[in-house]
Amino acid sequence: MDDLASLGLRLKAAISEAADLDQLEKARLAALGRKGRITELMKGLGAMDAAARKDAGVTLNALKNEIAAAIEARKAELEDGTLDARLLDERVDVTLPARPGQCGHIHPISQTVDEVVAIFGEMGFTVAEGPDIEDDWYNFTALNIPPEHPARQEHDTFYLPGERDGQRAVLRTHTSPVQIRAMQAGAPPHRLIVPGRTYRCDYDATHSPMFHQVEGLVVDETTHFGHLKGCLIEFCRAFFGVDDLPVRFRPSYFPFTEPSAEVDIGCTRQGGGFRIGHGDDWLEILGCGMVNPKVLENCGVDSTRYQGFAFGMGLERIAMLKYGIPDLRTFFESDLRWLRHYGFASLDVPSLVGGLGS
Ligand code: 2U9
Repeated sequence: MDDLASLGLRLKAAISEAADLDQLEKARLAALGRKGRITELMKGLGAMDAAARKDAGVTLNALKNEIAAAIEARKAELEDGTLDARLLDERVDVTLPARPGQCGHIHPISQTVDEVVAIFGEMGFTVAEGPDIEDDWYNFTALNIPPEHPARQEHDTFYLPGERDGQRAVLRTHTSPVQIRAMQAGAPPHRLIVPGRTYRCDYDATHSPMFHQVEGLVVDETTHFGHLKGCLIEFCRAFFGVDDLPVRFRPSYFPFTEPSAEVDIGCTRQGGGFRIGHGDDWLEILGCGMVNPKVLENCGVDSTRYQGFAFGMGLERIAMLKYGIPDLRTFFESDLRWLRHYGFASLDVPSLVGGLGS
C-alpha cells in the first residue's frame, strides 16, 4: 500500500507539473495508457488470490479514478490558460487609425433604414422592433385577415412546424405584428415606425424570400387622412431629396386599412431607365390607409374614440430606386465588389441636418 501511495503522489506530481497539453498526455499515458503503471498493476490482479484481489482491486480503482480526475482538472486549467494567452495575443487596439484601403462599407439596406429613421425621427416617430417568428393571430387574424382570406395566399407565407400559444407559427410576412403588440402594450397616442426583416416565399429580380420593410402607425383622437397625406408626401420629398417631388395617392385595397391607397412619385422614363422628379410618368413607392376600426378593436383600442393611419414600404425597393440598384437579389449575395460600389462610408451617418445619402 505504501508503494501505491507513493506511486499516486508521483503520478499526480507529473500531472500538475505538465506545462502543456502534450506533456499532460504523456503523463496520462504513463499512468493509464496501455502500458501505464496503473494499467500494469490492474493486469497483475488476476494472479492474486480472491481475498487479496478484492482489497487491491478496490484500492487500485480508487487511485485510477483520482488520477483520471486530476488529469481532467489539469486539462481544464491548461485550456483556460491557452484561451487567456490567445486573448492577450490577439488583442486589438481599437484606437489605432484604420489601415488605408481597408475600410468597410455600410450596406445599402442599413443606410436606407438610417435615412428613413432620421426622417420619421424628425417628425416625432419612435422606432419599435419585434420577433421574426410570429403566430397566425399576430401576423394575420388581428390584421383583419381571417383564415381562408385570399391575402393569406398572396403573402406566400412560410409556415413553421409547431405552434406558439396554440396558434400556427409563421415567419412574419410584414412587420405589422409589431404595431399590434405596441397597441396591446400601451394606450394611444401611438406614433411609431417599424423597420425589420420580413419573409415571403418568392424569388426573382424584384423579390427575395427575406426582405426588409418599414411600416408606420399613428393613432390619436383626431388623426385623419390629411395627416397621412402630409406625412407621406413630406417623407417622399425628404427621402428622394426633391423638394417639389410630385406625389399621388391612388385608391387601393388592404384588409387592415380602410380607405386604402397606393402612393406613386413622379418620374421620367428614359430608354430602359428612369429619373425621379418631374415628368409624365409614375413609380409606385408605398401603400397606406386609415387603420381599419376592426384592427383597432382587435388590439383593445376604442375605435369610437381613436383613429389612425398606417403605411408600409419595401426597403429594398426604395433603395433600388434611390441608388439605381437593378437587381434585388444582389443585396444578399455578400459580394464585396458590390458592397464597395453600392455601400456607404461608415462615418457618413444620415441626418436631415448633415444630409441623407445621395
Ligand atoms: C396595423 C395596421 C395597419 C400597414 C400597411 C401597406 C399598406 C402596404 C406593402 C408595401 C410594399 C408591403 O413590402 S410591401 O409588399 N404594404 O402597402 N402596409 S398599410 O398597415 C397596417 C399595419 C399595422 C396595426
